[in-house]
Amino acid sequence: MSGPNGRPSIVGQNTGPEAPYPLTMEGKVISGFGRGSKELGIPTANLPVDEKATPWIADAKSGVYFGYASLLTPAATDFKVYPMVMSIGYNPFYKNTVRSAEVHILHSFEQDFYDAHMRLLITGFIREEKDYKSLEALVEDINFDCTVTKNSLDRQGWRPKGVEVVDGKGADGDLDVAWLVKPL
Ligand code: ADP
Ligand code: RBF
Ligand code: MG
Repeated sequence: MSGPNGRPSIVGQNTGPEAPYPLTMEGKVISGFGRGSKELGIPTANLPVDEKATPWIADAKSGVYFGYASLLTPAATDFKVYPMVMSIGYNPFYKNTVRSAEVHILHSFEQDFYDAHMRLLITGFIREEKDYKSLEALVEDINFDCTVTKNSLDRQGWRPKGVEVVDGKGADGDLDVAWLVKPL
């Protein structure tokens, strides 16, 4: 199975994430560039890129990563865990001059969650960041990134152990995600 430009529809070994993954990152959800990602159907929760709090990010290549996000919202007492796909980079399509980290969570939310504490367990890399001729081509690739994420995480070695994923199929996997739900 493949997608746009023959891209593979699944990434990584069946046995689970390989070094240097999983990588972690956390912070409060901030406002992004306000470019209407939401109108495209791909809202992205932005985190500050802080090289002191997240040393590995200085050397991480720009591109698309996937894994799990957890959120602690004011309405909740515990972190909830969701699958996510994210971009780290300069968004060449928009020619940004500062590096951003933005996370699309694979869940339909009733409300925004600006200011919520978000943790990321990044389990792998999908592709390098690209420039595009059109917004449609960018959106097509992002939608395929979501498909790759779902397929890749839907394996024993990539499903959480003992922690439920929202909209998920159970907590019977092998992946240690304890950090995601550790109280603040
Ligand atoms: P901004 O430019 O401020 O980042 P976006 O259009 O990217 O605006 O929308 C991002 C906001 O939408 C997030 O901060 C979050 O509060 C909300 N949101 C709602 N659903 C999602 C989702 N599935 N994934 C990420 N963010 C979401
Ligand atoms: N922007 C780019 O310029 N090039 C990319 O290859 C790219 N890939 C992305 C992949 C994902 C999964 C996400 C969530 C965003 C990506 N972006 C990319 C950022 C995109 O330009 C940004 O989210 C816009 O706000 C979408 O309108
Ligand atoms: Mg955003």
